[in-house]
Amino acid sequence: VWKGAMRDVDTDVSSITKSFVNHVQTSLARQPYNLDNLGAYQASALSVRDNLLVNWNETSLQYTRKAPKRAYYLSLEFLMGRTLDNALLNLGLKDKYAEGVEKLGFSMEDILDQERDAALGNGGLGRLAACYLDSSASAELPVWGYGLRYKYGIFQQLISPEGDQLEAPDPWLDNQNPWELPRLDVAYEVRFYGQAERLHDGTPRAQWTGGQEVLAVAYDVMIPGCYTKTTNNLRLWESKPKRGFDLNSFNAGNYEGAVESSNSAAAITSVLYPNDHTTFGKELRLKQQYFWTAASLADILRRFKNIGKPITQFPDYVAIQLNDTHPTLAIVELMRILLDEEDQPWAAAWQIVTNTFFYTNHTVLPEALEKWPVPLLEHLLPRHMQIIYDINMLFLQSVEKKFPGDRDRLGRMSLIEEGFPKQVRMAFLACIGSRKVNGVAELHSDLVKTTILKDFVEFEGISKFGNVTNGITPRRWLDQCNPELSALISRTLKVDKAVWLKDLSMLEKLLPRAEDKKFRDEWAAIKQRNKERLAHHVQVTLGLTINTNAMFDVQIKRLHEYKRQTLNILGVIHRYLTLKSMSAEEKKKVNPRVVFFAGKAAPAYYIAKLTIRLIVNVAKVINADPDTKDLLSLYFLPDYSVSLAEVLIPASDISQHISTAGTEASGTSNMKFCLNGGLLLGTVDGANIEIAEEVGESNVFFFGHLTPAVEDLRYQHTYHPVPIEEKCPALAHVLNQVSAGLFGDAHVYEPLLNTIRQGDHYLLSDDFDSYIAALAMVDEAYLDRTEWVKKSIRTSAKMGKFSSDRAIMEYAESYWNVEPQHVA
Ligand code: 26R
Repeated sequence: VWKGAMRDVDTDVSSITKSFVNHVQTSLARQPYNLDNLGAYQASALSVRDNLLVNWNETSLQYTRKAPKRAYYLSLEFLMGRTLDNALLNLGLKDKYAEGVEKLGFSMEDILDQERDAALGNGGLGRLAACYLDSSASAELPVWGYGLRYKYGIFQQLISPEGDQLEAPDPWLDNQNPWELPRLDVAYEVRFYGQAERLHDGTPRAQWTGGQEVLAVAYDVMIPGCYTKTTNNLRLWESKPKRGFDLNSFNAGNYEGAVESSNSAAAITSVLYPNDHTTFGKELRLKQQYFWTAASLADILRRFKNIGKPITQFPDYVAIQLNDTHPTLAIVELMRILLDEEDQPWAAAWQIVTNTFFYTNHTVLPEALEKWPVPLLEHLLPRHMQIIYDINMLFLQSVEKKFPGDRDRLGRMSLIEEGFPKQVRMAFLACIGSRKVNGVAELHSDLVKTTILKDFVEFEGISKFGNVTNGITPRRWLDQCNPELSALISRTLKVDKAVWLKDLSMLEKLLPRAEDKKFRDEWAAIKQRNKERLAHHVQVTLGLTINTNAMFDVQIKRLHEYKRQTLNILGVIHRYLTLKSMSAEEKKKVNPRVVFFAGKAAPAYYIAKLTIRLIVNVAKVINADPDTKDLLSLYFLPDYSVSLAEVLIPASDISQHISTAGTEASGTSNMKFCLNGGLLLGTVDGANIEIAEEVGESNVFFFGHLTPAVEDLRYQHTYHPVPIEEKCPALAHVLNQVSAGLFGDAHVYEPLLNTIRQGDHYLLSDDFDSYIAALAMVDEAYLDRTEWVKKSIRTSAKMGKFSSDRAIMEYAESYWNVEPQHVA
């Protein structure tokens, strides 16, 4: 058990207040009296940072001395959220700091609330990366993250009075970021454009010269493990011009031209791309990808060289995990370095590369599979395009050897897709350049093997392809966001949370307590207080009053047609119309329900934005209707974020994960809700399936068609369409009410409604009836509150598998061959 393994740091209340006051005076140059909450947050953060730094330095030193094999997690997104609370909890110092700041006249809660989210990610993929960093450090694994230090994170979402999503920039660094350490001494030059000339000297070497050179500067973020000294590093790159400005242009009187190149260098890391699941092929995005992979590889290589081993041993010391295809250029960049700078023969270089990289796929949706136009690559990265052609030629030769004369197969498997323009298929490149390929839940990994990478399984053998089901960190997603439930669990298990938070399967010991009335009452009371906490938050931030006696029904995630928020809102309308047709007597039997939505739409995703607009306008009508307002209300909470999720998730009775079967690779918020005792309403998709396997089908509400049916259903929609009135009258009625203007804007929603009336790619008309039936089963189950609370306890108790500690150990043991390094 953790006893506070730090030396020389503030672990007693009086040294905490001393360090706080010291930072106020020296770091912030302010006076401790008259300090506002923001100042108090900054002083607390700086004081906590001092503690982290000691551990972080010792961890680095240990890794350098022992030189174990290390793993690097390359992710274009790290959706970290807030840091202070998490750091205090992982250090085991929260209570003492709370006492300290209270002595100085502050409230810990108010201080924590000052912090801005670090929102350097879109959704699931970015938050997964953040959970994996927490678990790596907690498991004492030598794992570093590499990403970009965007000046602007995911946009802030505003909702106009009409219900339109508006985007505002997220200047998250404006108040200084106490959690990063600028390493101006750690910098690399990265080249773009220019010319690549093959040497034709009997080696595969080439020379790449000219073009634009920019500087990558490191910013380090400390990643504390839970109850361990291990404090890992997340290294984020910022782009800078190599020289401040071009002196020649300046002297020639061309002042604008003089700063132009410096502006274009700084632009590289200015903003996170807000697309999720749709590629755009923008040059700046490709520049980001290369800038980041080149800087990260240079840094990794320099660290490896310090060990003094021959380059052929690189894979014995380095494993690199590619978070989706975004860092795939790292494969080509390492080839370039090995060939052109290390003078390795082709085969030796390819051997090193294919033993170093591991590729995780996060989606099988065709529109999300990255492809880059050949002309763009040729222009921006001429040497890399040569290498890609060479890789492809040798690869196709080996395919031809195994499947002689199979022209179709060669066309299907080529790294280059024919067309105008030709495009490089990044998933194929990531696959052949990696040692292992994995999906993120059982069903998804099967789909990867049988659909997008089927030919590659046939060619390379099945053993290269695996599954690592996603996980979530129970530190943030239980202990931090639901402190009362965490305390109840510790009391009940009679162990320090230090123990069960790092061995989440211990929750199973709660199972028998489902039969214990006193425990159930405590469990239910905590859920109730979490609902009141959410209601309070909404009251304070939006001025809305929420009925906390109702069932809380939550769907929070990126807006996307495949996630089917539209199915949910149409279900809400169906409920509303049903309520309107009920007698007063009938209404008495109805469960009050509050439906929450939150989530951002990609700025150019018209249909997703229309869905938001529909939700907001349905809410206006429903919430103002005296006939129904005690029984049904609806809220779209703007600007969804990690910190909003931390308030919403513990308050949910039921949450919705209702993607068309086969489309949601895993989902991770489903795990968060269930861990916090919320029940799951969902389709047989992604990790929902494995959650049901763990908690038992009787504790989840499943509906809808299964994955194998989807293809046929889509075929029917295309070639034998049946009018929706015939196929699903209930849905047709709802659509017609929207069309008729029941929620205003009669014409505005037609493009959205037409996606269902025609084509219905996401099968809303096929699943609507069973969705409504499932919602009714939820109502039915909620009437028996005792049984409901039992389900809630049983669900939470069986969530051990979904700790990201389990997931990260699978990567470490089965893929990376990386071992824990205890820092004494
Ligand atoms: C624009 C483009 C290249 C792009 C495509 C897709 C950019 C970002 C994405 C995000 C995808 C890869 C993503 O977030 N996928 C989600 O990953 C989660 C973590 O594995 C899964 O839980 C979730 O099901 C999946 O959608």
